[in-house]
Amino acid sequence: MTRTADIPKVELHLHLEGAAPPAFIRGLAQEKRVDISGIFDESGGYKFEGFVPFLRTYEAACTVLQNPQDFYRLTKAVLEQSAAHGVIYSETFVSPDFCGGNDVEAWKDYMAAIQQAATEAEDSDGIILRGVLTCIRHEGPENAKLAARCAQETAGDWLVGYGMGGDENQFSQADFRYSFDMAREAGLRLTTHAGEWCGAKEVREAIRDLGVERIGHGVGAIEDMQLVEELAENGVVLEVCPGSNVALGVVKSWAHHPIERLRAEGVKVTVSTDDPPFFHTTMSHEYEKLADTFGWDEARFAEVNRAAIEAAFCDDATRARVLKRLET
Ligand code: MCF
Ligand code: ZN
Repeated sequence: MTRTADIPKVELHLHLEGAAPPAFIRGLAQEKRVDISGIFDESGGYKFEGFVPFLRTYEAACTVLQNPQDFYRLTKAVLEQSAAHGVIYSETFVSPDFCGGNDVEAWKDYMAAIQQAATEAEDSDGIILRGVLTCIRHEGPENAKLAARCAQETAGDWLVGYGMGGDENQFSQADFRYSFDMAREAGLRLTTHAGEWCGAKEVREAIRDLGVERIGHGVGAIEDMQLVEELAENGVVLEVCPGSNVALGVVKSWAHHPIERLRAEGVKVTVSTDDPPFFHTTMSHEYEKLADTFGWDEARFAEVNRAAIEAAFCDDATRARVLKRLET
């Protein structure tokens, strides 16, 4: 088989700050004289045990990302990594909470800096990046409306989607209906994290209450075979992040991960890293584990990448360009 790093890949679920190499965050902390040494372990990686501590560590790391230039540098560092692992198209979650505190004018400056870095990375490495503006569930529905306002003002060729991440144990999907409606009216495509911690019920609610076409994680659907059948029938796409699920303890091990069972039932599954350095993973590592655990081969990876680009939120001309590169 081709080296996994050389397989051209489409990644739909990548948190921009969550992809920040720890050394990059440490460097910024030193420059800005901020002490966040408590979020790193002895080997220099991010330190946390379990989901809520993960969210806290993530948010502490974000405190050193303080201006558009920091996000320019972050985006360059992240895309260099992604391209090295064969990613040719990536969609990244970006949150105006971390980019100017949900202020529309500030957000525009941050987004311009991220886009500038993306254009340069496309010129040098051929990787294409698009953005999905993301509200944070545990910050609540009012905050999500502010995020959706930022999304409305900047929806376009680059900002192509609206989504939600964060703590699934807080609030319900339905509480965020208003902000998702705002984003839909602005022409944005929709996704939300669901069925990571709270099972099939969350996935049902995400589809019924928010009308999303993709689901972040969605692995909890496996508890309900009726739902699995419906997902397959309706072509709902799952942004599956197996390494993340193993690292956070959503599933016991790679062998227990439901991605292969979902795929075999006809659900459109795609593969992403989520927050790669937090979970000690890369796209190549995900592919290696899928090959070792479930016997996925090049034909299977090609099928999954085609499903991913078909579900990507970019315009059709970009999709056609990426499809062509997947085929060569
Ligand atoms: O997918 C993982 C784990 N499940 C839920 N949320 C997140 C994940 N990685 C980051 N997030 C959240 C987190 O709350 O998304 C936000 C973070 O603050 C950033 S969105 C650019
Ligand atoms: Zn995620």
